[in-house]
Amino acid sequence: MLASRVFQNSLAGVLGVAVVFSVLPARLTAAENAASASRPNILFCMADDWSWPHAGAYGDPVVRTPAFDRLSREGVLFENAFVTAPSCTPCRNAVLTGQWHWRLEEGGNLWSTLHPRFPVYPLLLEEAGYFVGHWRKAWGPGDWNALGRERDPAGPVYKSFPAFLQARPKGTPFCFWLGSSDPHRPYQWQSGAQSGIDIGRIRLPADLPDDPVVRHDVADYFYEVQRFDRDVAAALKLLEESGELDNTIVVMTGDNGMPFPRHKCQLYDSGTHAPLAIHWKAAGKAGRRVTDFVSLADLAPTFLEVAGVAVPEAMTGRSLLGILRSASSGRVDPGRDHVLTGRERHGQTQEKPNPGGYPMRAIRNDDFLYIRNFEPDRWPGGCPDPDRAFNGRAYGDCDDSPTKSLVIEHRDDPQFRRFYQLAFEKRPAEELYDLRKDPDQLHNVAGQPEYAETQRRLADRLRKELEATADPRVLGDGVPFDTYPYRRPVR
Ligand SMILES: [Ca+2]
Repeated sequence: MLASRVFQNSLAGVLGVAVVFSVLPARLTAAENAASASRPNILFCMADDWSWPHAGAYGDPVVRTPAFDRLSREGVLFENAFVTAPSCTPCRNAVLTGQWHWRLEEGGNLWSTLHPRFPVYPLLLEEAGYFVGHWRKAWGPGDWNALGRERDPAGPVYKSFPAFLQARPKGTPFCFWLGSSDPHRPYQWQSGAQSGIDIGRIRLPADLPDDPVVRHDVADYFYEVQRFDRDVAAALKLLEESGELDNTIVVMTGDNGMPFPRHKCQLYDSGTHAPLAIHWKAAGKAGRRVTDFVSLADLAPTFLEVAGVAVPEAMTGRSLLGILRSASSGRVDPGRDHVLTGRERHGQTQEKPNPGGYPMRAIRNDDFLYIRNFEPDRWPGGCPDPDRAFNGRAYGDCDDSPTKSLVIEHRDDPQFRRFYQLAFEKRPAEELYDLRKDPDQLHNVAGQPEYAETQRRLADRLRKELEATADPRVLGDGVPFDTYPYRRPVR
């Protein structure tokens, strides 16, 4: 009953009530298992603001993620998985549609919607006979109904994964989104240290100051990462007990980087590089570490292909099935040597009367990260002056936190000055980082003569791929992202 108890605790925490799940789904017979083998179940587990490499499988010495580590050990661990956008709604829209978020009109922004003309994988699977649903945070935030979409793009909401399984008609394959608001802020201050996390052993990102406040803040983030991992562990146990784990493709990942200055919402790896493990018994050799560059927009065509459903032409993502079925480690597909990322409007944080965001696109390969900042006169973390900011918040594209306050309050202190500059000051139109020398992406080498050829080549490749995917930001036919409605409920 451990599985039920963990779900019970998590849900009780969300709803503030006690919830009891006492009946587990019946175990499948061998014949039922064989019949469903051609149409595996799909369990998609997505954390909210969880960064690579914060998992045991990636070598983090402190955070404990036994469920993720198990999926990696018995499945495939992706070393180079990236979100399309380091922001909830556009990332989730890209996951659901299998398309770059810049192709999704309003759906490219935070607090937006998703026009009904964009097909989404859960509802395509439902049409093909799958039983679909989600629990907690899946699509959003925003208003999916705003332009006439009639169903939640992630399918109906259920009060728990066990409740979803109980509602499923016998013998029907399922597609479930196990969502979470972990490790999104706010955190309970020092919950990490109080749970036993040793803040002295935390390996801090190089672009954050080494200060006890930051160490506690990261420990509190780890505490919630671990809570999400326990939710996934409970789901795995439930599938194992019902005999369905072997016929389920389980994906565990996150929607954008950790909510710290220069991480979430930015196109450095700390905002876009996602943990990703995929477990599927029918796949190739287990325990592989794959270095192919993949985008979370590749998941939708993967799920459709796995289920034998036609992939819509509009989907720009590329199925991962070849990688999953391979026996190889390292670079399985030599063509997967880079990935694109982008950002449009997160919060309305620029100076009045501009309601727009901080538009950027990037290309990342093994050796370099190249970023194009389309409006370098704007503020990458939001306007510093709340009286001049459109939404009245200082640095509004960085979630409020003890670390943010520390860096901003000490911005004139030489010990902190560099961290403030990296996170909040204006940036040039082009940034280039040589990852062979600078894996933390701290030293912009754009404009240096020895990098001129690399910079030109990457800029050219990025522009061509954006043009080929009909990105309004580079097509020059008007850029609507800045003026789309901000669909946040009035509080
Ligand atoms: Ca998020």
